[in-house]
Amino acid sequence: MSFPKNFIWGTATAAAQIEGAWDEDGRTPSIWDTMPEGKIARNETCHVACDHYHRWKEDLKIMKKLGMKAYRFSVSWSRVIPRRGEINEKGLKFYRNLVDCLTEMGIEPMVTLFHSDMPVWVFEAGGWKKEKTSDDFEDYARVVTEALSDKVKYWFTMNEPQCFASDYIMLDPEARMEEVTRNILLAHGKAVRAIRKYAKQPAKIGLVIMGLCMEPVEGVMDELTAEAATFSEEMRYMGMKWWMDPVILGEIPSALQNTLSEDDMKIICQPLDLFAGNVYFSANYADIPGGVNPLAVPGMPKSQLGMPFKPKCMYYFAKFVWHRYHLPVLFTENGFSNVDFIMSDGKVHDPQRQDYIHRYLLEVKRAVEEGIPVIGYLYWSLLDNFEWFHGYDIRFGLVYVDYQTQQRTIKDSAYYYADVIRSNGEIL
Ligand code: IFM
Repeated sequence: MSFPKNFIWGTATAAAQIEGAWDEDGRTPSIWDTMPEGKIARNETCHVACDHYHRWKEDLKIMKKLGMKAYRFSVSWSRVIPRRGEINEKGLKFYRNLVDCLTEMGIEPMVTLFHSDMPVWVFEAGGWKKEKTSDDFEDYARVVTEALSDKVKYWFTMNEPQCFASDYIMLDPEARMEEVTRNILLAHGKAVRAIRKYAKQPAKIGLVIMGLCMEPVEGVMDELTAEAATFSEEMRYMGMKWWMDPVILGEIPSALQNTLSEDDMKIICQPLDLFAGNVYFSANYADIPGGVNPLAVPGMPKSQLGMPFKPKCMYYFAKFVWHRYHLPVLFTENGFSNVDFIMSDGKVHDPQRQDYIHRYLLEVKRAVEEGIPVIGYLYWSLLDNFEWFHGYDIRFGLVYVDYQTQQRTIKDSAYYYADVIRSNGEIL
């Protein structure tokens, strides 16, 4: 069995990482626009980023040229709701145009409501320390759903709570992870409720989790042990169990027993349609008592960002989450950062990324062949972009961005991925 006919091939981005236009057309800042000095490498900012806010048509044309079937982007909360109770029509119009154009091009739009860029007004009102933030998020979800759901079927409430919760605590050290988790989970549940209520067509909803799993290693850990370790309490908030057990199974991990009430769980545990995971590598065995640390293997292949090259994580992720949560699996991110540059022939040759895509996708194929319902794969990212605390040095894109001129150059790996898409995975 190979990839199903309707397999979703695409890419993903996030508003703060590509849009720029940080103070245009009524947008107010997010916490990433006002990061304290010294936090972001070389004090770079995302004020301009890839200037996608002005160049989105060019970027969509590139997607079309590459044959993308789907595009996951995030909405900037502070572009749509610049202050509590205010709706910014110009901000909504930007996303409206994007969605209209995507659908005209036959590219499935997929919306992430929150990808790390908390509005400063929300932060100043108490951020994830306050339950009220979950009401603000519900309201925001309603506004976006009303505006876009005639054409958008796929919705993700939030991206990688593990990461944005830790970032939040770094900015507000008084916050406790347990209370932050509670308010994030309430925000998720309330947003699902709003999407279901206001969507103009049946919605497919997920929460994008950082899909950190353990994989078996000969002589160290067999598959059953790796699977159990993937969902062990010891992974705490970096693992999937902490977030997804309450959300999907309605079960509370022991560390959250004193934090989540029965009433909270009625909000948090809403039916979802898919299991969305961002998967780049498998976890560190040093996390397990007595384990070995593959990150410590001298000279092992890693990306520019230091992520280990571990293609099998795709297969084990799909298998383990399918066993536990019984929802169709969507890879909402996977990608490779590389030292890319424009070469003397004017092209960007990136054979490492091409090999990465090839070998990671072979593991997705293995899962599909075993009958695990994997419904799609979205490469991270369409464009090189603002990689949070690392600034612009780290390049994940299928498309190279020259930040001085904003010129886009399609990398070799993008043409390879386009061939994979065209053949529906047959060339792998
Ligand atoms: O750039 C990030 C993205 O915002 C979330 N997932 C991981 C990517 C690469 O670090």
